[in-house]
Amino acid sequence: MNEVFKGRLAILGMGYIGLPTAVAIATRGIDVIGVDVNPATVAAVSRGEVPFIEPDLAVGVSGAVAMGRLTATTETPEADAFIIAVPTPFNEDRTADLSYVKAASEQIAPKLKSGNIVVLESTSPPGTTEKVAEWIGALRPDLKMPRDGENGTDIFVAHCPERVLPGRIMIEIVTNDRVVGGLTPKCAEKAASIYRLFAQGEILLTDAASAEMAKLVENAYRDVNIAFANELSLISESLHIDVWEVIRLANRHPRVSILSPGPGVGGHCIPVDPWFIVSAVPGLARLIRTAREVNDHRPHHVAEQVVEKAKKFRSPTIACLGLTFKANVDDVRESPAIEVVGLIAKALPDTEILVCDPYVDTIPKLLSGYGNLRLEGANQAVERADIVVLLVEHEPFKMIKHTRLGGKVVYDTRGAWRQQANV
Ligand code: SAJ
Repeated sequence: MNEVFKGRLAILGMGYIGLPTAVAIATRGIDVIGVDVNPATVAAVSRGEVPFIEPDLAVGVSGAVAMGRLTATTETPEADAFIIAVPTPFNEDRTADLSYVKAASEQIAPKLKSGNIVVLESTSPPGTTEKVAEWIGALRPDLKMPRDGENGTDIFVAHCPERVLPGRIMIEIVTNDRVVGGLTPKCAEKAASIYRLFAQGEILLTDAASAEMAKLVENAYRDVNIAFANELSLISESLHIDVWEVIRLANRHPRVSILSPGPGVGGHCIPVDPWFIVSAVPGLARLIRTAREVNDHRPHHVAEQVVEKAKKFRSPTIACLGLTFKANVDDVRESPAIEVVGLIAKALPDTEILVCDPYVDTIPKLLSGYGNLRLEGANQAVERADIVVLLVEHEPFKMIKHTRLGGKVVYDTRGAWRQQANV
Protein backbone atom coordinates (compact mmCIF):
# COMPACT_ATOMS: atom_id res chain seq x y z
CA MET A 1 0.00 0.00 0.00
CA ASN A 2 1.03 3.59 -0.74
CA GLU A 3 3.87 2.31 -2.88
CA VAL A 4 5.89 4.93 -4.78
CA PHE A 5 7.07 4.12 -8.29
CA LYS A 6 10.72 3.34 -8.96
CA GLY A 7 12.21 2.58 -12.35
CA ARG A 8 12.21 4.02 -15.87
CA LEU A 9 9.16 5.68 -17.31
CA ALA A 10 8.21 6.45 -20.91
CA ILE A 11 5.61 9.05 -21.86
CA LEU A 12 4.04 8.86 -25.32
CA GLY A 13 3.07 12.32 -26.54
CA MET A 14 5.23 15.35 -25.72
CA GLY A 15 2.43 17.89 -25.91
CA TYR A 16 0.60 20.11 -23.44
CA ILE A 17 0.12 17.22 -20.99
CA GLY A 18 2.92 14.75 -21.71
CA LEU A 19 5.74 17.26 -21.44
CA PRO A 20 4.68 18.87 -18.11
CA THR A 21 4.07 15.37 -16.71
CA ALA A 22 7.54 14.33 -17.88
CA VAL A 23 9.04 17.33 -16.06
CA ALA A 24 7.04 16.67 -12.88
CA ILE A 25 8.27 13.07 -12.76
CA ALA A 26 11.86 13.64 -13.97
CA THR A 27 12.45 16.30 -11.34
CA ARG A 28 11.52 13.69 -8.70
CA GLY A 29 14.60 11.70 -9.69
CA ILE A 30 13.02 9.28 -12.16
CA ASP A 31 14.49 8.68 -15.64
CA VAL A 32 11.83 9.75 -18.11
CA ILE A 33 11.92 9.10 -21.84
CA GLY A 34 9.62 11.34 -23.85
CA VAL A 35 8.35 9.78 -27.06
CA ASP A 36 6.82 11.72 -29.90
CA VAL A 37 6.08 10.96 -33.54
CA ASN A 38 7.18 14.47 -34.50
CA PRO A 39 10.98 14.65 -34.91
CA ALA A 40 10.93 18.45 -34.49
CA THR A 41 9.29 18.07 -31.07
CA VAL A 42 11.81 15.41 -30.08
CA ALA A 43 14.69 17.63 -31.23
CA ALA A 44 13.31 20.61 -29.27
CA VAL A 45 12.84 18.61 -26.05
CA SER A 46 16.31 17.04 -26.44
CA ARG A 47 17.75 20.57 -26.55
CA GLY A 48 15.82 21.36 -23.39
CA GLU A 49 13.34 23.57 -25.24
CA VAL A 50 9.55 23.72 -25.28
CA PRO A 51 7.76 23.94 -28.63
CA PHE A 52 4.84 25.93 -27.13
CA ILE A 53 4.25 28.51 -24.41
CA GLU A 54 3.21 27.47 -20.92
CA PRO A 55 4.32 29.41 -17.83
CA ASP A 56 7.24 27.80 -15.95
CA LEU A 57 7.44 24.81 -18.31
CA ALA A 58 10.52 25.99 -20.21
CA VAL A 59 12.62 26.24 -17.06
CA GLY A 60 11.38 22.81 -15.96
CA VAL A 61 12.26 21.15 -19.29
CA SER A 62 15.71 22.73 -19.54
CA GLY A 63 16.45 21.72 -15.92
CA ALA A 64 15.23 18.12 -16.35
CA VAL A 65 17.23 17.71 -19.58
CA ALA A 66 20.35 19.30 -18.05
CA MET A 67 20.11 16.90 -15.09
CA GLY A 68 20.03 14.04 -17.58
CA ARG A 69 16.68 12.83 -16.23
CA LEU A 70 14.61 13.71 -19.31
CA THR A 71 15.46 12.51 -22.80
CA ALA A 72 13.34 12.38 -25.94
CA THR A 73 13.08 10.00 -28.88
CA THR A 74 10.77 8.99 -31.71
CA GLU A 75 11.24 5.28 -30.86
CA THR A 76 9.27 3.77 -27.99
CA PRO A 77 11.82 2.32 -25.56
CA GLU A 78 11.55 -0.43 -22.97
CA ALA A 79 10.50 0.92 -19.59
CA ASP A 80 8.83 -0.07 -16.32
CA ALA A 81 5.86 2.19 -16.85
CA PHE A 82 4.26 3.91 -19.85
CA ILE A 83 1.97 6.93 -19.85
CA ILE A 84 -0.11 7.60 -22.95
CA ALA A 85 -0.71 11.34 -23.39
CA VAL A 86 -1.69 11.62 -27.05
CA PRO A 87 -4.61 13.60 -28.53
CA THR A 88 -8.15 12.25 -28.73
CA PRO A 89 -9.85 14.54 -31.24
CA PHE A 90 -13.29 13.80 -32.65
CA ASN A 91 -14.35 12.40 -35.99
CA GLU A 92 -16.73 14.18 -38.38
CA ASP A 93 -19.66 12.43 -36.67
CA ARG A 94 -18.32 13.64 -33.29
CA THR A 95 -17.39 10.20 -32.04
CA ALA A 96 -13.92 10.00 -30.50
CA ASP A 97 -10.99 9.43 -32.83
CA LEU A 98 -9.00 6.84 -30.89
CA SER A 99 -6.44 6.23 -33.63
CA TYR A 100 -3.61 7.96 -31.72
CA VAL A 101 -4.38 6.00 -28.55
CA LYS A 102 -4.47 2.77 -30.55
CA ALA A 103 -1.19 3.61 -32.29
CA ALA A 104 0.45 4.40 -28.93
CA SER A 105 -0.84 1.13 -27.41
CA GLU A 106 0.54 -0.79 -30.38
CA GLN A 107 3.90 0.97 -30.06
CA ILE A 108 4.09 0.01 -26.39
CA ALA A 109 2.96 -3.61 -26.83
CA PRO A 110 6.22 -5.10 -28.21
CA LYS A 111 8.23 -3.45 -25.42
CA LEU A 112 6.20 -4.75 -22.49
CA LYS A 113 7.48 -7.09 -19.81
CA SER A 114 5.56 -8.73 -17.00
CA GLY A 115 4.99 -6.25 -14.15
CA ASN A 116 4.88 -3.13 -16.37
CA ILE A 117 2.30 -0.38 -15.82
CA VAL A 118 0.37 1.32 -18.66
CA VAL A 119 -1.56 4.49 -17.86
CA LEU A 120 -3.87 6.24 -20.28
CA GLU A 121 -4.01 10.00 -19.53
CA SER A 122 -5.69 11.10 -22.77
CA THR A 123 -9.31 12.15 -22.31
CA SER A 124 -11.30 9.20 -23.61
CA PRO A 125 -14.85 7.83 -23.86
CA PRO A 126 -15.93 5.12 -21.41
CA GLY A 127 -14.42 1.76 -22.36
CA THR A 128 -11.19 3.12 -23.90
CA THR A 129 -8.88 1.87 -21.13
CA GLU A 130 -10.31 -1.58 -21.68
CA LYS A 131 -9.62 -1.19 -25.39
CA VAL A 132 -5.99 -0.26 -24.64
CA ALA A 133 -5.67 -3.59 -22.79
CA GLU A 134 -7.34 -5.39 -25.73
CA TRP A 135 -5.10 -3.76 -28.36
CA ILE A 136 -2.02 -4.68 -26.34
CA GLY A 137 -3.34 -8.18 -25.63
CA ALA A 138 -3.95 -8.80 -29.33
CA LEU A 139 -0.27 -8.17 -30.07
CA ARG A 140 1.03 -9.90 -26.94
CA PRO A 141 -0.92 -13.14 -26.39
CA ASP A 142 2.00 -14.25 -24.20
CA LEU A 143 1.05 -11.66 -21.56
CA LYS A 144 -1.95 -11.96 -19.26
CA MET A 145 -3.92 -8.72 -19.43
CA PRO A 146 -6.10 -7.48 -16.56
CA ARG A 147 -9.73 -8.54 -16.57
CA ASP A 148 -12.44 -7.63 -14.10
CA GLY A 149 -13.02 -10.31 -11.49
CA GLU A 150 -9.93 -12.27 -12.50
CA ASN A 151 -6.89 -12.66 -10.33
CA GLY A 152 -3.42 -11.97 -11.61
CA THR A 153 -2.16 -9.97 -14.53
CA ASP A 154 1.16 -9.37 -16.20
CA ILE A 155 0.41 -5.74 -17.13
CA PHE A 156 -1.32 -3.17 -14.91
CA VAL A 157 -3.58 -0.94 -17.01
CA ALA A 158 -5.31 2.19 -15.67
CA HIS A 159 -6.75 5.57 -16.63
CA CYS A 160 -5.60 8.74 -14.92
CA PRO A 161 -7.19 11.65 -16.76
CA GLU A 162 -5.26 14.89 -16.95
CA ARG A 163 -7.17 17.79 -15.35
CA VAL A 164 -4.80 20.73 -15.61
CA LEU A 165 -5.80 24.17 -16.82
CA PRO A 166 -3.70 25.58 -19.69
CA GLY A 167 -1.88 28.64 -18.35
CA ARG A 168 -1.63 27.03 -14.88
CA ILE A 169 -0.44 23.56 -15.83
CA MET A 170 2.78 23.52 -13.81
CA ILE A 171 0.88 24.52 -10.67
CA GLU A 172 -2.18 22.34 -11.15
CA ILE A 173 -0.22 19.24 -12.16
CA VAL A 174 1.13 19.20 -8.62
CA THR A 175 -1.80 20.57 -6.62
CA ASN A 176 -4.86 18.97 -8.27
CA ASP A 177 -6.42 15.81 -6.88
CA ARG A 178 -5.93 12.88 -9.26
CA VAL A 179 -8.48 10.26 -10.20
CA VAL A 180 -6.87 6.89 -10.92
CA GLY A 181 -9.17 4.24 -12.35
CA GLY A 182 -7.81 0.74 -12.79
CA LEU A 183 -9.10 -2.13 -14.87
CA THR A 184 -8.73 -3.94 -11.53
CA PRO A 185 -8.14 -2.46 -8.05
CA LYS A 186 -4.53 -3.67 -8.20
CA CYS A 187 -4.05 -1.81 -11.51
CA ALA A 188 -5.31 1.41 -9.88
CA GLU A 189 -2.98 0.93 -6.95
CA LYS A 190 0.03 0.33 -9.23
CA ALA A 191 -0.75 3.37 -11.40
CA ALA A 192 -1.22 5.53 -8.28
CA SER A 193 2.38 4.75 -7.34
CA ILE A 194 3.47 6.96 -10.28
CA TYR A 195 1.34 9.95 -9.23
CA ARG A 196 2.52 9.67 -5.63
CA LEU A 197 5.89 10.81 -6.95
CA PHE A 198 4.68 14.37 -7.52
CA ALA A 199 0.99 14.90 -6.76
CA GLN A 200 0.30 16.92 -3.64
CA GLY A 201 -3.45 16.62 -4.13
CA GLU A 202 -5.35 13.53 -3.05
CA ILE A 203 -5.16 10.41 -5.23
CA LEU A 204 -8.63 8.95 -5.61
CA LEU A 205 -8.74 5.30 -6.61
CA THR A 206 -11.64 3.97 -8.67
CA ASP A 207 -12.45 1.79 -11.66
CA ALA A 208 -11.40 2.78 -15.19
CA ALA A 209 -14.86 3.55 -16.60
CA SER A 210 -15.73 5.85 -13.67
CA ALA A 211 -12.44 7.70 -14.14
CA GLU A 212 -13.12 8.08 -17.88
CA MET A 213 -16.62 9.37 -17.23
CA ALA A 214 -15.57 11.69 -14.38
CA LYS A 215 -13.18 13.52 -16.69
CA LEU A 216 -15.79 13.96 -19.41
CA VAL A 217 -18.32 15.13 -16.85
CA GLU A 218 -15.93 17.79 -15.50
CA ASN A 219 -15.60 19.39 -18.92
CA ALA A 220 -19.28 18.94 -19.78
CA TYR A 221 -20.17 20.64 -16.48
CA ARG A 222 -18.03 23.64 -17.41
CA ASP A 223 -19.47 23.71 -20.92
CA VAL A 224 -23.05 23.68 -19.64
CA ASN A 225 -22.25 26.50 -17.22
CA ILE A 226 -20.59 28.62 -19.91
CA ALA A 227 -23.59 27.95 -22.16
CA PHE A 228 -25.83 29.28 -19.38
CA ALA A 229 -23.79 32.48 -19.27
CA ASN A 230 -23.83 32.76 -23.06
CA GLU A 231 -27.59 32.28 -23.14
CA LEU A 232 -27.98 34.97 -20.46
CA SER A 233 -25.95 37.25 -22.68
CA LEU A 234 -28.33 36.72 -25.61
CA ILE A 235 -31.38 37.21 -23.41
CA SER A 236 -29.98 40.36 -21.79
CA GLU A 237 -29.03 41.79 -25.17
CA SER A 238 -32.57 41.38 -26.45
CA LEU A 239 -33.97 42.97 -23.26
CA HIS A 240 -31.39 45.81 -23.39
CA ILE A 241 -29.98 44.82 -20.01
CA ASP A 242 -26.26 44.70 -19.19
CA VAL A 243 -25.47 40.99 -18.76
CA TRP A 244 -22.29 41.72 -16.78
CA GLU A 245 -24.21 43.74 -14.25
CA VAL A 246 -26.84 40.99 -13.96
CA ILE A 247 -24.16 38.34 -13.37
CA ARG A 248 -22.29 40.55 -10.91
CA LEU A 249 -25.44 40.99 -8.87
CA ALA A 250 -26.68 37.38 -9.11
CA ASN A 251 -23.25 36.11 -8.07
CA ARG A 252 -23.63 37.91 -4.74
CA HIS A 253 -26.13 35.19 -3.81
CA PRO A 254 -24.32 32.63 -1.62
CA ARG A 255 -25.20 29.69 -3.86
CA VAL A 256 -24.89 31.30 -7.31
CA SER A 257 -21.66 31.41 -9.29
CA ILE A 258 -22.32 32.19 -12.94
CA LEU A 259 -19.41 32.02 -15.39
CA SER A 260 -18.62 34.62 -18.04
CA PRO A 261 -20.18 34.93 -21.48
CA GLY A 262 -17.76 35.20 -24.35
CA PRO A 263 -17.37 34.76 -28.10
CA GLY A 264 -17.59 30.96 -27.77
CA VAL A 265 -15.85 28.01 -26.19
CA GLY A 266 -12.52 26.92 -27.61
CA GLY A 267 -9.51 24.78 -26.89
CA HIS A 268 -8.94 21.11 -27.47
CA CYS A 269 -11.01 19.88 -24.52
CA ILE A 270 -14.26 21.58 -23.63
CA PRO A 271 -15.67 21.81 -27.18
CA VAL A 272 -14.73 18.15 -27.77
CA ASP A 273 -15.22 16.10 -24.60
CA PRO A 274 -18.98 16.63 -24.06
CA TRP A 275 -19.57 15.06 -27.48
CA PHE A 276 -18.01 11.82 -26.18
CA ILE A 277 -20.88 11.65 -23.69
CA VAL A 278 -23.46 12.61 -26.31
CA SER A 279 -22.21 10.00 -28.75
CA ALA A 280 -22.28 7.30 -26.04
CA VAL A 281 -25.93 8.04 -25.09
CA PRO A 282 -27.43 10.31 -27.76
CA GLY A 283 -31.00 10.07 -26.51
CA LEU A 284 -30.17 10.92 -22.92
CA ALA A 285 -27.57 13.70 -23.05
CA ARG A 286 -30.02 16.43 -24.08
CA LEU A 287 -28.78 19.26 -21.89
CA ILE A 288 -25.15 18.50 -22.71
CA ARG A 289 -25.87 18.51 -26.45
CA THR A 290 -27.85 21.77 -26.22
CA ALA A 291 -25.03 23.43 -24.30
CA ARG A 292 -22.61 22.46 -27.06
CA GLU A 293 -24.97 23.92 -29.65
CA VAL A 294 -25.45 27.16 -27.69
CA ASN A 295 -21.68 27.60 -27.33
CA ASP A 296 -20.96 26.64 -30.94
CA HIS A 297 -23.42 29.29 -32.09
CA ARG A 298 -21.66 32.09 -30.17
CA PRO A 299 -19.04 33.00 -32.80
CA HIS A 300 -21.82 33.37 -35.39
CA HIS A 301 -23.79 35.67 -33.13
CA VAL A 302 -20.75 37.81 -32.30
CA ALA A 303 -19.80 38.09 -35.98
CA GLU A 304 -23.37 39.07 -36.90
CA GLN A 305 -23.29 41.82 -34.27
CA VAL A 306 -20.05 43.20 -35.69
CA VAL A 307 -21.42 43.15 -39.23
CA GLU A 308 -24.49 45.04 -37.97
CA LYS A 309 -22.28 47.68 -36.33
CA ALA A 310 -20.21 48.00 -39.50
CA LYS A 311 -23.33 48.92 -41.49
CA LYS A 312 -23.34 52.33 -39.78
CA PHE A 313 -20.05 53.24 -41.53
CA ARG A 314 -19.31 53.81 -45.20
CA SER A 315 -15.86 52.26 -45.14
CA PRO A 316 -14.99 51.15 -41.63
CA THR A 317 -11.76 49.68 -40.31
CA ILE A 318 -12.32 46.93 -37.77
CA ALA A 319 -9.77 45.91 -35.14
CA CYS A 320 -10.19 42.40 -33.71
CA LEU A 321 -8.17 41.93 -30.51
CA GLY A 322 -7.23 38.34 -29.74
CA LEU A 323 -6.90 35.13 -31.73
CA THR A 324 -6.09 32.44 -29.17
CA PHE A 325 -8.77 30.24 -27.61
CA LYS A 326 -8.50 32.03 -24.27
CA ALA A 327 -6.50 34.67 -22.43
CA ASN A 328 -2.75 34.53 -21.82
CA VAL A 329 -2.03 31.32 -23.78
CA ASP A 330 -0.61 30.88 -27.30
CA ASP A 331 -2.96 28.02 -28.23
CA VAL A 332 -5.22 28.70 -31.22
CA ARG A 333 -6.85 25.26 -31.41
CA GLU A 334 -10.64 25.48 -31.87
CA SER A 335 -10.38 29.18 -31.16
CA PRO A 336 -13.74 30.97 -31.30
CA ALA A 337 -11.87 34.24 -31.88
CA ILE A 338 -10.47 32.88 -35.13
CA GLU A 339 -13.93 31.72 -36.15
CA VAL A 340 -15.37 35.18 -35.43
CA VAL A 341 -12.64 36.91 -37.44
CA GLY A 342 -13.16 34.50 -40.36
CA LEU A 343 -16.91 35.06 -40.35
CA ILE A 344 -16.48 38.86 -40.32
CA ALA A 345 -13.84 38.74 -43.05
CA LYS A 346 -16.13 36.63 -45.21
CA ALA A 347 -19.21 38.78 -44.62
CA LEU A 348 -17.33 42.05 -45.23
CA PRO A 349 -14.81 41.26 -47.99
CA ASP A 350 -14.17 44.94 -48.77
CA THR A 351 -13.58 45.98 -45.18
CA GLU A 352 -10.10 46.25 -43.74
CA ILE A 353 -9.78 44.05 -40.67
CA LEU A 354 -6.78 44.45 -38.38
CA VAL A 355 -6.09 41.47 -36.13
CA CYS A 356 -3.78 41.53 -33.12
CA ASP A 357 -2.58 39.03 -30.59
CA PRO A 358 0.58 39.24 -28.48
CA TYR A 359 0.91 35.43 -28.66
CA VAL A 360 0.45 35.04 -32.43
CA ASP A 361 2.97 36.29 -35.00
CA THR A 362 1.51 34.99 -38.27
CA ILE A 363 -2.02 34.90 -39.59
CA PRO A 364 -3.38 31.46 -38.60
CA LYS A 365 -3.89 29.00 -41.45
CA LEU A 366 -7.68 29.09 -41.09
CA LEU A 367 -7.62 32.81 -41.91
CA SER A 368 -4.96 32.79 -44.61
CA GLY A 369 -7.48 32.88 -47.46
CA TYR A 370 -8.84 36.33 -46.58
CA GLY A 371 -7.16 39.22 -48.40
CA ASN A 372 -8.80 41.86 -46.18
CA LEU A 373 -7.03 40.73 -42.98
CA ARG A 374 -3.81 42.15 -41.63
CA LEU A 375 -1.83 41.34 -38.51
CA GLU A 376 -1.12 44.55 -36.61
CA GLY A 377 0.15 45.68 -33.21
CA ALA A 378 -2.69 46.43 -30.80
CA ASN A 379 -1.82 50.11 -30.39
CA GLN A 380 -1.81 50.85 -34.11
CA ALA A 381 -4.91 48.73 -34.70
CA VAL A 382 -6.91 50.49 -31.99
CA GLU A 383 -5.65 53.84 -33.21
CA ARG A 384 -6.81 53.23 -36.77
CA ALA A 385 -10.03 51.34 -36.12
CA ASP A 386 -13.60 52.63 -36.21
CA ILE A 387 -14.82 49.46 -34.54
CA VAL A 388 -12.81 47.66 -31.85
CA VAL A 389 -13.82 44.10 -31.01
CA LEU A 390 -12.24 42.52 -27.93
CA LEU A 391 -12.25 38.75 -28.45
CA VAL A 392 -9.63 37.57 -25.92
CA GLU A 393 -8.90 39.34 -22.65
CA HIS A 394 -5.08 39.05 -22.80
CA GLU A 395 -3.45 41.16 -20.06
CA PRO A 396 -1.97 43.76 -22.47
CA PHE A 397 -5.42 44.31 -23.99
CA LYS A 398 -6.96 44.81 -20.55
CA MET A 399 -4.43 47.60 -19.97
CA ILE A 400 -5.60 49.61 -22.98
CA LYS A 401 -6.87 52.89 -21.56
CA HIS A 402 -10.53 53.54 -22.22
CA THR A 403 -9.67 57.07 -23.33
CA ARG A 404 -7.96 55.51 -26.39
CA LEU A 405 -11.28 53.89 -27.29
CA GLY A 406 -13.19 57.17 -27.18
CA GLY A 407 -15.27 57.92 -30.27
CA LYS A 408 -15.04 54.33 -31.50
CA VAL A 409 -17.66 51.62 -31.55
CA VAL A 410 -16.45 49.12 -28.93
CA TYR A 411 -17.67 45.55 -28.71
CA ASP A 412 -16.18 43.96 -25.60
CA THR A 413 -17.23 40.29 -25.86
CA ARG A 414 -15.41 39.41 -22.61
CA GLY A 415 -16.56 42.23 -20.37
CA ALA A 416 -12.91 43.02 -19.69
CA TRP A 417 -13.13 46.77 -20.19
CA ARG A 418 -16.40 47.44 -18.47
CA GLN A 419 -14.74 47.99 -15.08
CA GLN A 420 -12.78 50.90 -16.58
CA ALA A 421 -15.70 52.78 -18.02
CA ASN A 422 -18.98 52.22 -19.73
CA VAL A 423 -17.44 51.12 -23.01
N1 SAJ B 1 -14.72 30.37 -21.24
C1 SAJ B 1 -15.79 31.25 -21.29
N2 SAJ B 1 -16.32 31.68 -20.12
C2 SAJ B 1 -15.85 31.28 -18.91
C3 SAJ B 1 -14.78 30.37 -18.86
C4 SAJ B 1 -14.24 29.93 -20.05
O1 SAJ B 1 -16.23 31.65 -22.38
O2 SAJ B 1 -16.38 31.74 -17.90
C5 SAJ B 1 -14.13 29.88 -22.49
C6 SAJ B 1 -12.65 30.21 -22.64
O3 SAJ B 1 -12.43 31.49 -23.13
C7 SAJ B 1 -12.19 29.13 -23.59
C8 SAJ B 1 -13.06 27.93 -23.19
O4 SAJ B 1 -14.16 28.47 -22.49
O5 SAJ B 1 -12.47 29.47 -24.94
C9 SAJ B 1 -12.37 26.89 -22.34
O6 SAJ B 1 -11.49 27.51 -21.40
P1 SAJ B 1 -11.33 27.02 -19.89
O7 SAJ B 1 -10.37 27.92 -19.23
O8 SAJ B 1 -12.66 26.88 -19.27
O9 SAJ B 1 -10.81 25.53 -20.01
P2 SAJ B 1 -9.58 24.83 -20.79
O10 SAJ B 1 -10.09 24.24 -22.05
O11 SAJ B 1 -8.39 25.69 -20.84
O12 SAJ B 1 -9.28 23.63 -19.74
C10 SAJ B 1 -10.32 22.74 -19.37
C11 SAJ B 1 -10.32 22.61 -17.84
N3 SAJ B 1 -11.52 21.91 -17.40
C12 SAJ B 1 -12.30 22.38 -16.40
O13 SAJ B 1 -12.07 23.42 -15.85
C13 SAJ B 1 -13.43 21.53 -15.99
C14 SAJ B 1 -9.06 21.88 -17.39
O14 SAJ B 1 -9.07 21.66 -16.00
C15 SAJ B 1 -8.93 20.55 -18.13
O15 SAJ B 1 -7.77 19.83 -17.76
C16 SAJ B 1 -8.84 20.86 -19.63
O16 SAJ B 1 -10.08 21.50 -20.01
C17 SAJ B 1 -8.65 19.57 -20.36
O17 SAJ B 1 -7.51 19.34 -20.81
O18 SAJ B 1 -9.57 18.76 -20.44
